[in-house]
Order: sequence, then structure tokens, then C-alpha cells
Amino acid sequence: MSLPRSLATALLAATLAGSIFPLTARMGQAAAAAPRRAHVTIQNFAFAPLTLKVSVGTTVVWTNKDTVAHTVTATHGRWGSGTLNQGQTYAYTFKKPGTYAYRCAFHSSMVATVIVGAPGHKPRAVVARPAGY
Ligand SMILES: [Cu+2]
Repeated sequence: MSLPRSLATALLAATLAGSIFPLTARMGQAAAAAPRRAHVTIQNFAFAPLTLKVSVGTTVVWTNKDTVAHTVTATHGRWGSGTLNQGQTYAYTFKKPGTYAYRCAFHSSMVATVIVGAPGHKPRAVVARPAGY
């Protein structure tokens, strides 16, 4: 007794679909859970916290609470805010693990760091990201 070819093909397709769709569903959940936020306050000519630890995919939001203007300027790299006046915010999403030093372009004493750690996923998911992210 053998199955008609079309039925066998349908069964194979259903089996493959059953093994792939739960995976994509889990990836969808991980992507949905990924957006995270952390906050840095700029006040009294300092960033607080001085060192912020986040995981990959976190958006860091800086808020200038001083009456004078400051900036968030990467020490090495191309991210940064430009001038932030009182009450203004700057947001940047860290997409790659690493240690990111930054400073205020106006006040040399204002230096701080964001440390971006790998997420809880398998390391190869991080390695697989394209360079430059
Ligand atoms: Cu400043």
C-alpha cells in the first residue's frame, strides 16, 4: 500500500510547515520582546549613570536637565546628538555589543560609558549581524 504522490507531498509539506512555523513564531516573540529603553540624565554637568549597562537592542534616551546646552557625542563612532538644550532628549539604539564611550562636546569633564552586552540568545545570532551594526 502506497500513498498517492499528491497526498505524500501534502503530508511532507505539512510536516515541514509544522517544524518551521513554531520557530518563526518564537522568533517573532523574541523580536517583539527586544525593544527596551534605558535612560541617562544630564544634570549638573554630568551624565547619570556614568556607566550604563544594557543589552543589545536597547534604546538609550538622554535628557538634558541642565539650563545650559550639552551634547551626547561618541568618543569613537558616528553616533551623537548635536546640541541638546534644556529639556531636549536624544535617543540611540545600540545594535552591537561593545563598550561605547561618549562625552559632551562642550565640557571636557563630561565623559561616560554605555556597555552593551550580548542578549540572552545564542551567540551566533550576534555574530550573524552584519558588520557596522
Ligand atoms: Cu556639557
